[in-house]
Amino acid sequence: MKSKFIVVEGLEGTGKTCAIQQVITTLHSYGIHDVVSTREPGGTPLAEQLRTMIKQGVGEDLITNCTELLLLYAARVQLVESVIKPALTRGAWVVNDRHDLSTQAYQGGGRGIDKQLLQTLRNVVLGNFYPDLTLYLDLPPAISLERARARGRPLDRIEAESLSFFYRTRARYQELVASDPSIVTIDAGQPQEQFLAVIRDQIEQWLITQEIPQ
Ligand code: T5A
Repeated sequence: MKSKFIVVEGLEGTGKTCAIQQVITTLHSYGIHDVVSTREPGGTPLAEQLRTMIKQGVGEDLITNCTELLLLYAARVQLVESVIKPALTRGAWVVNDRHDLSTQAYQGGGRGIDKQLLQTLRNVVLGNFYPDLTLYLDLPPAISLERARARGRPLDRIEAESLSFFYRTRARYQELVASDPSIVTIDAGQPQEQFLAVIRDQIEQWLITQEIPQ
């Protein structure tokens, strides 16, 4: 059985953590037990340090949009080359919390970095490496941020951005999702039980199209 790379995407507080757990549980129920779960930015010692820099900043040193972009790609390529590709090669499945779509949406939509530049950078760094399936959890920013804030921990550099930043990010997510058949949109505003059932159904339907028997 060919291993697969599945990504869960969406704004903060959309429920990616529970969704990933549900994806893994569903894979297990299909006999797929070798599943590696990781996150971006992060997932290796180097990439976790970059994550801290990206989320917390470094003292008074203002991180420019371009620096942020390059730090994100440095973290991503480190994770892809040292964890994701080796896992897929040995036959494991990989479930990722965020991947390149986050950059296209946050740095492209939110920060306003040129789309063409982002695509070029993506192609140079990742080549023809793409997820097999992406679940995009969609929720209006006002609700997603309210959920994220309800966790009670201090907001990081990106979470502290304006509401309009997150509306631009969501709009870019929606635009990209509409043009890519490998991305499935899930309404993250439904009650949690229903939300998790929809995720399970989507994974099951997709496994059937991949001819993976129950
Ligand atoms: N970033 C990342 C970029 O700008 N560019 C990039 O290329 C990449 C890769 C990463 C940050 O970096 C940015 C984006 C981010 O700002 P992160 O911590 O990995 O940071 O990402 P977050 O999205 O901030 O992670 P969260 O933990 O906030 O989001 P989740 O996992 O989506 O939310 P979760 O599961 O913790 O849920 C939040 C709360 O909502 C509740 C949960 O119980 C929880 O309390 N909830 C629901 N409540 C009601 N109904 C439902 N259906 C619910 N589902 C969950």
